[in-house]
Amino acid sequence: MNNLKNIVLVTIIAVLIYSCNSSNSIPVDDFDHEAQALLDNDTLVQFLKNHYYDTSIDSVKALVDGKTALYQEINSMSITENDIDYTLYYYLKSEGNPSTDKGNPTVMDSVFVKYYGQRIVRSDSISNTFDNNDGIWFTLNSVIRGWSHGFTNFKGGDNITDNGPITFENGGKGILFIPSGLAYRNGGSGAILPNECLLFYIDLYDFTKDTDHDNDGIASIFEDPDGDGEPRNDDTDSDGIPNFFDNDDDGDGVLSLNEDKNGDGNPANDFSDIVNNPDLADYLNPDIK
Ligand SMILES: [Ca+2]
Ligand SMILES: [Ca+2]
Ligand SMILES: [Ca+2]
Ligand SMILES: [Ca+2]
Repeated sequence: MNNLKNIVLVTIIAVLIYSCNSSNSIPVDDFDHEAQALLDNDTLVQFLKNHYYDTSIDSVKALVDGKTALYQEINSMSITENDIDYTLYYYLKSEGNPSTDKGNPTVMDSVFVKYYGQRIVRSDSISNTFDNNDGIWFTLNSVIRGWSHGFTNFKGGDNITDNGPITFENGGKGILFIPSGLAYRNGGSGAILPNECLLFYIDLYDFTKDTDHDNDGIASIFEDPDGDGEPRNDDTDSDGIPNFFDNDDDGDGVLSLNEDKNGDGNPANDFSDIVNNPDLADYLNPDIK
């Protein structure tokens, strides 16, 4: 079990480093992402009308008589990224029914998943699997946005591993149908062509509730001082490291976890600047050390 923990830790660190270096920035280009979003939605809707989910073989297949099109059973969520509106579709085999219910992960949480992905080739065919894994940790802030949002609709399961292979039960299971704008956009990646919609069969085995990337006592999802629901764009001390990765958020030389006057482990509820800034927490206030 210790080996497993080490592997998990190394994986998380690797993903964090990747995310830190890429700084979550979106490349600016002349491509018409808004028009592509409309094209992608047409593709996905047509695809969902042309296919059904075959429970006996756990697979999406071309629609035949007597079967119900996926479009009739599909769930969707509206997502706005970079001022463009997208619809992400997902099929719920099971939301997940764990014995200990931690709720659902947020877009900033780390998840332990099994998955395989396929490309949606136009609206009428599916590629072979281009990527798969039987159990790997990701942090949802640093993967394609269709994953970040898609996994929030599922719950983790129960770890029933007993001296054998890692085994989970009662976790969420489903299929994500992702527009290219929430995947690899107009750049593509490896086998994925530019502007290709993707589908992923996913199992959510487990997740770290209130993932705290910088271990400062404040969950990453709450390191969002501008309150727009997007912690990746908050950098109080403008040092290029977003707050959720920055262990000294206000850059005053005192670690955020030490700006915890009342000592309850949460720096977000300490307000000492009564005269000048009574509503600004100390860890975000460079005048309070
Ligand atoms: Ca934190
Ligand atoms: Ca924000
Ligand atoms: Ca500080
Ligand atoms: Ca506190």
